[in-house]
Amino acid sequence: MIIIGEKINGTRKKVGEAILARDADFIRDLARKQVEAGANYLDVNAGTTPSREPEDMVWLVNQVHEATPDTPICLDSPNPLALAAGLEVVKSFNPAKIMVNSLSGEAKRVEGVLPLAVKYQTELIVLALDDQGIPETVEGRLVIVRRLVEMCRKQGLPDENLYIDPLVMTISTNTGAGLVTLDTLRAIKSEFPKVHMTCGHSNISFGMPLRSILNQAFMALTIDAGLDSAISDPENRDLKAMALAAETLLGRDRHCLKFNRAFRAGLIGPATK
Ligand code: THG
Repeated sequence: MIIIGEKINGTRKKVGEAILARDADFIRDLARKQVEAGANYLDVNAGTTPSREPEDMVWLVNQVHEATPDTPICLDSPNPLALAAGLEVVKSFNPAKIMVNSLSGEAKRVEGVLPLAVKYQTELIVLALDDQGIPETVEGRLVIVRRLVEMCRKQGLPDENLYIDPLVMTISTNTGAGLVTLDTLRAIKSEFPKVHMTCGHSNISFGMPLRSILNQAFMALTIDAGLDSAISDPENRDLKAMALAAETLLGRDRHCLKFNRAFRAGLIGPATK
C-alpha cells in the first residue's frame, strides 16, 4: 500500500492557521510524524485562498523538504499557478519522484494542470469527474477516466505514472455509493492494468456513527477491488493495520513480510508509546 499522508492540508483549521502564522515547527512536526508512521508520500495543500496560494505553497514545500528530505511530495491544488510555483521549488530538490493531486476532466484542469505534469514528468492523480460533476454510474466515471488516460498517454505520461481516483461519495445519502467506487476500481484495473489506483476513504462515512469502522471496512473492500494506494492519515494505526491485513489475506504480501515487519516496527498493533 502506497500511503499518501493527508495531514498537511490548509483546509484543516490548525494547518491553515500555521500556514498564515508561518509556524514552521508545526508543519515540520506534521511531516516528520507522518513519515515515521510510514507515509510514502506527503500530500501538501496550501489551502483555498487563490491570491496567497502560490506563495503559501512555496513556503510549505520548503518546510516539508527541510523536515523530511527523502519523502516525495504530492502537490495538492486545482490551481495551476500554485502548482507551477510549487513544482519549480520541488524540482530544485532533485527528488526521485513528484506527484500532483490532481487532474480531472474539467476543462480548466486539462488546460492548466496536465501541461505542468507533462513538463515536470510527474506522477499524477486523475479524478473521475468533469465539468458536469461526478457521474453516478460506473460507466460514466469510466468514460472520463478513458479520455484522461488517453490524453496523458498522447502527451507522454505513461500509465505507470497515473493514480486513478474513482472518487468516494457518502454512504449515508446514497447506499449505492460504496458499490460504485468498488465497481469502478475493478473496471479500471481490468482496462488499464498498469495504472495505480488511490482514494480518500473517509468521505464514505460522513454522517454515520462508528466512522472509523466503516472507513476500515471500506479500506479492506477497496484493496480487494485492486486499490494499491490511499490518501490517508498514516498515524491512524487501525486503518493501517486493516490495509496490511487485507493485502496479506489477498496474497499480496510475500511470506507475510510486510505485515510482520510493520508489527515488529511497532507501526501496527498495541501502541508502545
Ligand atoms: N482524493 C484526492 N485528494 C483528496 C481527497 C480525495 N484530498 C483531500 C481529501 N480527499 C484527503 N485529505 C484529507 C485531509 C484531512 C482530512 C480528510 C481528508 C480530515 N482531517 C480531520 C481533521 O481536520 O482533523 C480529521 C483527521 C482524522 O480523523 O484523523 O478529515 O478523496 N485525490
